[in-house]
Amino acid sequence: MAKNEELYEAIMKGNRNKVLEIIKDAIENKADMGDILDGSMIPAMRDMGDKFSRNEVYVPEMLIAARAMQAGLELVEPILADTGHQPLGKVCVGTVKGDLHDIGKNLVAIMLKGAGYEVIDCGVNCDVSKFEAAVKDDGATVVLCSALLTTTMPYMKDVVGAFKGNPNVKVVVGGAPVTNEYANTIGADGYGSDANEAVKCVDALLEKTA
Ligand code: B1M
Repeated sequence: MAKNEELYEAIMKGNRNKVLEIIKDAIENKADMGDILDGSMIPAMRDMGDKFSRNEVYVPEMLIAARAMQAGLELVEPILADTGHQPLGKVCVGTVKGDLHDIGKNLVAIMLKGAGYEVIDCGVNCDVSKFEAAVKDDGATVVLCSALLTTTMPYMKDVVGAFKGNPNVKVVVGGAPVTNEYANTIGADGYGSDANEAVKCVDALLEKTA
């Protein structure tokens, strides 16, 4: 798969206008949009995620890169939809009941989208029924729960419990007060210490269930 270095760099640097210019040009020249997405755009967001995990870039740089990625996706996605390009999988993301913090949750959603997943954003203050609807109605196979408060974190156990009997659905938890140990205690299928780790966790879970 060909890598367009200019596009890759433009996403890494968060240069939205450059991204749009390169993609518009590629569309005019009838370039393969699957190649553009899988060969340049997704690798750029995944590499940004790894830099973020290594503390080489921080939230603002991630958000700027994500904004450039999002702008590019808006041009690429309709073309891909017409050609039947498949996402890596369908997942849903939400902040749990009682909790209104959404910056980390949005970052997780952006990173997953950038990594090639279709993401259903359940929003904030999500009770079990919102996650269940994303699974039943939209076909999500991984439920990602974010919590920022020690008082809302225990609700993740209810979400895990709701899907325990369904072997086709995995639950991943994360957020500032959540630890790997806590994730194990409540029986979650996975834990992400940051948005990039959440993507890695989903990658591993879907490979296992594929
Ligand atoms: Co709130 N707040 N807040 N707050 N707030 C915290 C979380 C707090 C630590 C501040 C403090 O006291 N030092 C504290 C929690 C204390 C505790 O429970 N131990 C707190 C409190 C108490 C409250 C209120 C109760 C305050 C009040 O009203 N008395 C209230 C609660 C409202 C509610 O939710 N019901 C409240 C309200 C708010 C605002 C609305 C003002 C605002 C939220 C705005 C918004 O989200 N749209 C807010 C903010 C901004 C914060 C702080 C300052 C920043 C949170 C943030 O966005 N960080 C926060 C203090 C702090 O963290 N320094 C604080 C940036 C974000 C990128 O990080 O969300 O941690 P984070 O996400 C990380 C990782 O955690 C991880 O990935 C991200 C990085 O890659 N991650 C996941 C997150 N979800 C994940 C899911 C995964 C995997 C990884 O897989 C599923």
